[in-house]
Amino acid sequence: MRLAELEVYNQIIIQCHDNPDPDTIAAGYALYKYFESKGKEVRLVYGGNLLITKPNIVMFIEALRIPIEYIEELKVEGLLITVDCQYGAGNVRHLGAEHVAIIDHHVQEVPAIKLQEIRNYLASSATVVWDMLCEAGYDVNEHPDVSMALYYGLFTDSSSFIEISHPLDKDMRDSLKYDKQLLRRLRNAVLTLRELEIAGMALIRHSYNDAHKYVMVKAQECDPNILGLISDFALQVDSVNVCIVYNEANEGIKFSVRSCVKEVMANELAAYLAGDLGNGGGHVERAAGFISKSKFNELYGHLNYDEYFLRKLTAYYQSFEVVDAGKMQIDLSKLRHYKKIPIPIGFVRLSEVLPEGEPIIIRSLESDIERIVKASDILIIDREGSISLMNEERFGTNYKILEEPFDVKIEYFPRIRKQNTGKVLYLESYTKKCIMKGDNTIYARPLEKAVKVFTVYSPDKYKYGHVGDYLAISETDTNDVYIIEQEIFKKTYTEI
Ligand SMILES: [Mn+2]
Repeated sequence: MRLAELEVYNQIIIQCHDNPDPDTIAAGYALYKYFESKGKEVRLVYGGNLLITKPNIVMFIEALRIPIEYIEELKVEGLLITVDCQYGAGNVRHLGAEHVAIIDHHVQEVPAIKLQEIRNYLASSATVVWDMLCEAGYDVNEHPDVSMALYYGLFTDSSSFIEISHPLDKDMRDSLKYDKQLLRRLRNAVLTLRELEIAGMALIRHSYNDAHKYVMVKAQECDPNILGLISDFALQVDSVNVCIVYNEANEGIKFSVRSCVKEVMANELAAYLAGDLGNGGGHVERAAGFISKSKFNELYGHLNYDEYFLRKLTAYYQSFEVVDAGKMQIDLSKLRHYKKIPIPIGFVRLSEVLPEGEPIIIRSLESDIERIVKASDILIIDREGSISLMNEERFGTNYKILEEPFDVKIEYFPRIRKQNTGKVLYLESYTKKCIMKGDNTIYARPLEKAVKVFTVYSPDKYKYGHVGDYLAISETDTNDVYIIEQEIFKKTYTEI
């Protein structure tokens, strides 16, 4: 959905979820300013049983003079937009409206409607709105209050940026201007004395699993940031390797995950715990997740949340094997022989778009690569948006250039950020096609049990292979063991 589609309405009500947090307010406020600049009659509202009292949120609203109003009833003329929540869901007061739009970053909870932009892979609704504003040509940095609000929305929804993983979230964090003094004041007004007590009580009632060295903590209702605070603290215990802290909020269960061992990546465990009930992600060491209450009740209504987490954790630890490439022998007799079907991928010769010596960050769905541009740098972009660098010589030996543009749709097409100026270079128009030369053969088998593979190139960070994905070994180097996702394998390999 594009913002332009909403501009056909002259009267627009923007509604935050009940018990508004900074993210819903930030996203709503940015939309408010945008539609105001288009000459619309706009209001920013929230309902529910409680007025905003949290000290940081009150400070946030006052400092930026955000015109948010509490409403009990409202007759909507024109368009109603719910932000950071979905019209019809339990966490947003129902207002009768004929025309509705949804802008959100949670899992889809209500039947899809025509006017919706729900991106559950992003860490905040502020990011969804920011991306839509950029697309509409609205320069957020020319409006310092909007820019600060969006920055704070992402900041609070990602435990101070710790739980960010998607490149768009990073792009917004890196490009917005913000008020450092205000952020500092807001950061230090998060806890009430009541919440300090909640954190203390939660820690007293932890449960510990000796076999896997994880600790689970249930907290009373509190700000989600406190979950991160409790888990950071609990992880410091010598016998604790993994920590899960959760609590019940209005619309679902929020949880925080921490890990200090390489066999468990916090972001992957968070996604596993949420399963189809919500979403989870973040970093290797710190992550967070959310489970929708309505989905939970549908599928696990007979369990309480403690039982659910314990069952999931038990299943998780039984679900995988660890493969340490290079340190173990794999029985090749159980594997079959395959050949890669040559499929064009993309490449950019960096020296054609940047001066040599320029410090840059190459950002992709999977990672950020920091680099000083060298004359011989070739950036390879595959069809999923993953990137790798190689030099001209290796590129020439292995790839044939096709003089065609690489026009593949990717969720996030890699971008380059110049470190000195913060300027962003979009690579779509510079990327050309190339294709691998010769035969690339491997041994492979489908996985009957999930594995975590530490490859020789990445001995500290595993790649998770799900049941049905393929365990692959290079024919020329049997230490080169890796995982190929099922879908990709079927598209790109053929048995010999
Ligand atoms: Mn949010």
